[in-house]
Amino acid sequence: MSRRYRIAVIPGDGIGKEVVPEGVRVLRAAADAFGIGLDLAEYDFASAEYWQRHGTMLPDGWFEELKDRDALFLGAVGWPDTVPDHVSLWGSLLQFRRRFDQYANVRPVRLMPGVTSPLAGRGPGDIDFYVVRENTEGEYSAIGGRMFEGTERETVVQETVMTRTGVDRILRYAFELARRRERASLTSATKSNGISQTMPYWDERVAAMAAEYPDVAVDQYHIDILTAHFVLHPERFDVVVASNLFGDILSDLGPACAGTIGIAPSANIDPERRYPSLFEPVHGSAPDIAGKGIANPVGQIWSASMMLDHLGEPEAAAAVLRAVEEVLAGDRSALTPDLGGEGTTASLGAAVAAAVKG
Ligand code: GGG
Repeated sequence: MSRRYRIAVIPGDGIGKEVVPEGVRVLRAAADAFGIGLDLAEYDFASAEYWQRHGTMLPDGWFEELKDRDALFLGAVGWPDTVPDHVSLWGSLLQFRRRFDQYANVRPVRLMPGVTSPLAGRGPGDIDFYVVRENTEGEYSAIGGRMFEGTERETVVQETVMTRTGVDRILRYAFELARRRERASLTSATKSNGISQTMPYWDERVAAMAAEYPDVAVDQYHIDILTAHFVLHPERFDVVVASNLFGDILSDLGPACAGTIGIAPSANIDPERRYPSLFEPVHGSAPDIAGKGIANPVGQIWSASMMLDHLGEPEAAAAVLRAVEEVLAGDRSALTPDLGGEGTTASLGAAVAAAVKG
């Protein structure tokens, strides 16, 4: 077997532990169909259970353990009953993104065949864009602190960080993606009328880079009206580039407009390929439905398709996506309740795996 990939599988918490096995099932089906070798190593860290046993989300030496993997395949992180959300997130997922410099968080938003958008009159093909989220700085700086705690003068400060390197590299990634797409259109999410330092700087860098990409049509919206346009005119968008927090919000809103967050995938990419990139669904651990076997595994499966593409297996990646489309558009009996079906996580995963053709 000439193409062999070493992949770290990290189910995490809640429905992550239910959807990851279905992602792996489809990954194995694609590997069989396309003659790809897989070395999958599963890890129990980056989970609340691990934190309960060890008092930390990640073991000493996690960086060395993972850094030579070809990719990381992650489910969901967070279980607020056990670990405060900011502790679990900063202790695991955000460490991966930062230490492996996965600065481009790429999140496709597409209305798939067989999926109903809550927006009137939209069908497959009408919503098809990418949110490109800056993934290592911005509002997620962790710089700040508290003073006078527990008194009337209690004071809390949190900084937003934008560096020229950080802003320019995510903008360049987004401009390059837009240039490769038919519409070649890029929308920048800003709030430079209210946020007086970082966002005007973001706008300046967008304008400077736009001069290098005369073939890309550029516009920008303040985040408040941009969220309204996502709901009112999602067909306007092609590539939307945003800071860490704005991108996080837009990449939940977009898939909700396209039917369900359950199908939305994401790729946390180190474009320079110094470290493994990480692939995970956009959704979190969903404690409200965890353990019921009804979580939609398509976001995880589509993330597996993005991982195959990143690994240099575009045909296998396309076959997985075709299988997803075929199953979503077919008999509804295998589909999960969020898609209007009566099936389970496992029935939907099995149907997609069976539909993968080499
Ligand atoms: N699979 C994604 C996941 O577990 N997300 C948890 C979460 O809260 N993420 C916030 C973020 O991506 O910034």
